[in-house]
Amino acid sequence: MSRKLLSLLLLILVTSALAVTVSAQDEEEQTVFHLRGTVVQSIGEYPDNFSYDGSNVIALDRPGFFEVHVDTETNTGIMFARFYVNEYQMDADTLLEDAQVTVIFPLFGAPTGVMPEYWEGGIATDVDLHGNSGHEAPVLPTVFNALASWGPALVFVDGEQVMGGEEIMGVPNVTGAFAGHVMYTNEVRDADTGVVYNEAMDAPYSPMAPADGIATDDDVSLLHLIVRSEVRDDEAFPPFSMFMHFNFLDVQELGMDEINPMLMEMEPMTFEGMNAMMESMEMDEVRAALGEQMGQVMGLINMTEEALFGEESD
Ligand SMILES: [Cu+2]
Repeated sequence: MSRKLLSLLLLILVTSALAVTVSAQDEEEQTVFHLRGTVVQSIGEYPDNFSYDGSNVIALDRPGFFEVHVDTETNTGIMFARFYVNEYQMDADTLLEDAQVTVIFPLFGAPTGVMPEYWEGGIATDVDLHGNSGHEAPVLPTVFNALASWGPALVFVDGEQVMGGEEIMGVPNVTGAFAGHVMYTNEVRDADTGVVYNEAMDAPYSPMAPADGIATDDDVSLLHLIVRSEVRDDEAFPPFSMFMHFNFLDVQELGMDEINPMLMEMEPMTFEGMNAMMESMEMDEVRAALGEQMGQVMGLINMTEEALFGEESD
C-alpha cells in the first residue's frame, strides 16, 4: 500500500470516527429533566441574600424537597419546592417563624415573549451564568448550568399565597407571582463552611471581582431556587424588597417510576394559553381558573411530601 493511500485511509477513518462522536453527542443532548434535590440550605436572608462568607448559610433541620420536571425544547413543565424554616427574614417587615414554605414555578419565559437570548425561551441548557460570563449580575462566580430557568414563581407560606406586585414582567400579575429563577449548577460553596471562595480560596468571592472565582465544571450537583420582587430596595443585596434564596443539594435524576403519574397527565401552562384566557374571560374568572389549577399542584406537592417523608410535619 502506498504511503499516500495509507494516509488517505487514515484520514477517512479519523473523520468518520469524529462524525460518530458528534452525532452520538447530539442524540445524547438532554431535553427532558426530572430532578429532585432534598438537602435544603437557606442562603442568607433579608438584607443579605448571598452570605459569601457562609455565616448565614443554614442547613434546614426539617426535610424539604425541590422537584424539576421540564422539557427544555418546548420551555414547558413545572417545578415545585416545599420546605420549613425556623426563623427567616423574608423582607424588611416579615420574619417567618416556624413556617412551611411552598414555591411553584408553573411556566417559563416572559408573557411578552421578549427576553434575553441566553434564556433560550425560558429554559436554557448548558450555559454559563453570573461571574464574568456576560449573563446575569455577578452575584456569584461564573457557574455552569446544565439547566437554568426564568419565569413567574408563586410563593405560599403555611398554605397562604404571598402576593407579588400588581404587574410582573410588564403585564397584569394575574397569578400574584414573583420573579423566579432556577439553576442546576456545579458546586459553588464550600460544603462545610458555606463560603463562596475566590480563585485562590483565601478570601470570599466578591461581586466587585467577577472573574475571581473557582473554576466551573460540568459536574452539576446543586439546584438554586431564587424568588424576588420587582420592587427595588437599595438597603438590600441584591437590591429587591423581597428575595428568597435556597439551595438543594444531593440532586437525583428521577426514573419514570419515581414520578407521580398525576404530574405526567397535567396540561403544562403556557403564556400563550394564559394570554388567550385573559382575552376571552373576565379577570376574576381567569384568577379562579388559575387558582383551581394551582390547587391541584398543591395537592400533588402534599402527596409528594407524604410519599417522601411520611406524615406532613407541621
Ligand atoms: Cu442565576
